[in-house]
Amino acid sequence: MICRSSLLAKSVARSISNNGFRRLASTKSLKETLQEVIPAKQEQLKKLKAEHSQAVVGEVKVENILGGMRGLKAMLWEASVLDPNEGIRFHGMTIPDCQQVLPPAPGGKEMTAESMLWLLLTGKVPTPDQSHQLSAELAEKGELPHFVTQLIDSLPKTLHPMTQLGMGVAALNHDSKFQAAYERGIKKPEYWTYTLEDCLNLIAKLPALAARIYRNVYHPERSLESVDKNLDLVGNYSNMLGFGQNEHLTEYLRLYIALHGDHEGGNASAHTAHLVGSTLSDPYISYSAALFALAGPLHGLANQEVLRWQMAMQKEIGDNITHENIKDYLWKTLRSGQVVPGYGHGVLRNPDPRFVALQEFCKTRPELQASPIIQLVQQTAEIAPDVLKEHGKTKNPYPNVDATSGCVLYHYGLTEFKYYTVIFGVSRALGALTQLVWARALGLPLERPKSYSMDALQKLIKN
Ligand code: CMX
Repeated sequence: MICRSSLLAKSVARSISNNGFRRLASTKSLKETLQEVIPAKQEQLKKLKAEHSQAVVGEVKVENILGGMRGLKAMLWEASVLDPNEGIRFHGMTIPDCQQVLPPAPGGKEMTAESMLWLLLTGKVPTPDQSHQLSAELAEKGELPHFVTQLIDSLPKTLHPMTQLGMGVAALNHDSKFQAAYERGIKKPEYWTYTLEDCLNLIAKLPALAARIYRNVYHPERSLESVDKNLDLVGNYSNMLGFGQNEHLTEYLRLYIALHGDHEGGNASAHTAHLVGSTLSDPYISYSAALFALAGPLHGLANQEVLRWQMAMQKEIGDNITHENIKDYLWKTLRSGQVVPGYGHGVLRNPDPRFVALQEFCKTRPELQASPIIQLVQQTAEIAPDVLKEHGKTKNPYPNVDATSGCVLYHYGLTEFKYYTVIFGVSRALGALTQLVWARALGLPLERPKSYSMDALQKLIKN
């Protein structure tokens, strides 16, 4: 990990004008930084292949095959690693580490999406100048092409916001630089630069796309702000959603979008982007596919489900919120055969540090502490683990990030919880698209695992 102050010290000379923002002459751009780190990683991969191709890192059990490949060590993913007990680390850094060293937006405290993206892509902590420079670059590319606004505006309001987001992202591939260059016939070592260009372009346009969907579905009477060249990605997103004046919500969105940006490679959305991208589909259609994986209730849709479920609990219990009442409601949910949304995880076996970080955010604001919905979420998180342990099915009875991600949005007036997964979709682009750049830079192959029928599997076991 690179110390922020030493990076700051390096950036001394002034100044280059680029897209209207000032850049320190010695400050490397994101692409230049990547250009520096890629050769070492390519070398590392070459060595791994040459010296350790036959090394065994685990075994494949029938339970792995029947159990959705849980626990199978079978993917390369550079930006983050998830430890079952400790949770996520981004290039070795925990969430509190990142909160300490990743630059915030001017005037803000929470790390920006840009600084997290920089870390994910390069493994380095950007200077504030680098992070702001990236904000300006993204803001420059942030407006949607006319045909995409027309497409989104033509969709029925009743179409789920995630379906709209996936369609909009796929349509952006009309202008894919990677696809155009591939058709022209470029060499493999050039793939990553066009992929990077597409990825940054897509990340830049997500706020305008996601905010347009929000406006169309929930507030058609409102006009939409255009992209403000002086704001960071999430500042712009909040502004376009109509919450630009609410600095607390904007700060919460910054934290949420940065810490939700990557969760290693095997989760359904990240894995989908990687799988589709491995066919050399461009970043737009690869990430569009990922969004449709994210739209499932066992994955990203859980944050919408949590709010729906907690509101139903609140309605049923009324004002008399007691330990016993919450416990009874949890059992009612489980006895009706439903899962408790926001609890459990495919990998984690402890409370999710993303849940902890978002709860910490709530503790710093008195108005959040006094919020009935946030109090209910907190009380539920104290009671649910014991109920789930007694129920005895889930391997992880603790809250995941989705248990709390929506309640702050709700408190501050972003109450349309069918929209919450779209915010997750804006966030997850940071990690999934980072991996697409690395997949191209490392020349990773088409993904193609072997499958078996049950008969074939039984034959294999017999032999
Ligand atoms: N409530 C009730 N039962 C649960 C449960 C929960 N929160 N979590 C797991 N279980 C059940 C499973 O349904 C499974 O039951 P069956 O044996 O009848 O199929 C059993 O416990 C074992 O499951 P597991 O190995 O602990 O968990 P999985 O890896 O299969 O699934 C997950 C993980 C997240 C899908 C699951 O815990 C779940 O459905 N949670 C609720 C939805 C949710 O919060 N999803 C968000 C996850 C975070 C994200 O991806 O964004």
